[in-house]
Amino acid sequence: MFNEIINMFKKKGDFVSGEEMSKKLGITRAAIWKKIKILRGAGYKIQASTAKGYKLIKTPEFSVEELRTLIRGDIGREIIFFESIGSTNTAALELAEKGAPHGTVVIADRQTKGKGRLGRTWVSPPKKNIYMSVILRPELEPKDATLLTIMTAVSCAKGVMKSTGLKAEIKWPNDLMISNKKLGGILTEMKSDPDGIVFAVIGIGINVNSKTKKDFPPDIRGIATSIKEELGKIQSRTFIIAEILKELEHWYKVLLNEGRKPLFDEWKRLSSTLGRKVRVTAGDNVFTGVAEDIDKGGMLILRLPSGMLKKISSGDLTMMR
Ligand code: BT5
Repeated sequence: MFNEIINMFKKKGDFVSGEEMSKKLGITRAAIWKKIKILRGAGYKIQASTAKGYKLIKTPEFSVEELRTLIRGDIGREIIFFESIGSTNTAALELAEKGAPHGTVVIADRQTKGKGRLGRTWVSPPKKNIYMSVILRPELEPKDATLLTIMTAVSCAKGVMKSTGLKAEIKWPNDLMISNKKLGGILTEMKSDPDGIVFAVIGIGINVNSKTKKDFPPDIRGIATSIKEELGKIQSRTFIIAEILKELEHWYKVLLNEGRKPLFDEWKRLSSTLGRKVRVTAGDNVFTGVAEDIDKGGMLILRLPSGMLKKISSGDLTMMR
């Protein structure tokens, strides 16, 4: 609903009358006024005129209060926000250990020790990008944790597309890409016992408003991009996060109720990896071949030059052509 109100303002670029809004949105003028008050509380500057209606003067780029108003499901019902934190994943792991419920989301404006996989660093410039971690308590076996990464990749790609129109692709196993540059990454961590996964934390880093040259060190300037770089305009993290959480809510239910097939089908549609010649570094091994498929556990199936098939559980993948 907030999305629609804001889009209406943006489309018109001028005053929109209360009557027009109430007709389009199917709610009363008093309900519109309530929504305007929430938007103002979240930092939107909105001019009100009894004769002309409402006009949007300025939009905040991110507001956790507004984000809370956009959540409908279990995922994001509890949002914990930090202006600055070492790593949202580490914070979420600690919270989960203390019993934080399924669906708790940790968001930060800044990370001082953002983590990638295998001890790597996730570069996290302040107040620009998305750094968030979601606590899940799925009934899955540890070997199926990859399904959560797959589910998250699909949710992020769809959430980015719905909120910005940009077509982000998924690169196996955990990257979000645009024009072959890294827009975001996913880091899944978990605690398990002999009965299965106790909790999982899925960390999502997405470059939204960072300027690649200014905000990133030289070694990743050439390989990273952001939504702003692609669209040329600052985007609202609030709406992007809201769409991603909505997608996660949906795909989590799909995974539990319908199994992995619909999720895998969607992953394949959004993947930039399948059918391509790739090089995969997995530990000390490097494999080259054609990425044919992913198996039901999310492992990459590579056709080696010898014609043999090789399954790889995780690694770093580079497209060769
Ligand atoms: C990932 O690791 O891509 C997982 C990134 C997960 C980050 C989120 S942020 C919220 C949550 N809390 C955390 O502490 N982490 C998660 P990996 O596939 O290992 O990729 C890491 C590599 O990506 C680095 O070695 C760099 O080469 C590159 N990189 C680092 N920061 C980047 C950025 N902001 N944008 C694009 N590439 C980046």
